[in-house]
Amino acid sequence: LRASSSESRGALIVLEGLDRSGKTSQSSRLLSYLEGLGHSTELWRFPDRNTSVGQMISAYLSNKSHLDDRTIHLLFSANRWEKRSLMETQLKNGTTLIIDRYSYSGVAFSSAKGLDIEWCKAPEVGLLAPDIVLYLDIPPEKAAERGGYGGERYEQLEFQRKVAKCYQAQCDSSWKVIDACQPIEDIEKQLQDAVLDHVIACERGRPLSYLWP
Ligand code: T5A
Ligand code: NA
Repeated sequence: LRASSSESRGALIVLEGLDRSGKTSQSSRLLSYLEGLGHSTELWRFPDRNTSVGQMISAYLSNKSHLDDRTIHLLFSANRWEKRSLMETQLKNGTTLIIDRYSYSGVAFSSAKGLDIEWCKAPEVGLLAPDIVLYLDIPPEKAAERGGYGGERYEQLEFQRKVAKCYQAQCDSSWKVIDACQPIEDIEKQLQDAVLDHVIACERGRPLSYLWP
């Protein structure tokens, strides 16, 4: 039996990785690929710097403001919560969302500062869980060589090494880990192969799930 059309939905696809791992380049390629196959698809990113919370985050990242570590953590989380209902609406409308960074960035970057990982995960509880996490795996030294860091707050080799460890602490068998040092086109192809089954499963009615599954 085919799933009824009301259960059909878009897929929630998340890209994660260190700064300069290639998330933004690959997200837009994945968008073109899925659109080309006729799937309604949107590209989102976190932080979403367009909201008022996002503007506070942007000022913090560019060192124009200074915030307590827990305060900025909760602002990043609030920035996801303020988009949650639209996210659910779009998925239920059948639109696949490709998201450049999500809760795993929130947990990795804050726990890299020394905050307790369970404390970091708590405000994310109840957000929509991704259907697939695509992790662009790059040694911090290699990432640092790419076009130079632009000077945002976290773009420092020592800190990115800690973030890499904090991503490892979250990575499980549900993540698709991709060697991000390969040529752009090779990575692009591997991401295409990784997402298609998920997009089809969601169209056939895979239920939504919630953090942390
Ligand atoms: N953050 C974020 C938190 O602390 N908590 C949170 O909850 C969230 C959501 C946001 C910062 O905020 C932190 C994490 C971040 O530090 P951002 O705006 O998302 O920052 O910026 P970045 O993710 O750091 O974006 P970058 O542009 O630095 O990295 P991308 O998107 O991973 O990489 P991309 O595609 O822009 O590529 C970087 C460079 O590498 C080249 C590209 O051409 C480009 O020059 N490149 C490659 N070169 C060789 N081979 C390849 N395969 C390449 N792929 C890309
Ligand atoms: Na980016």
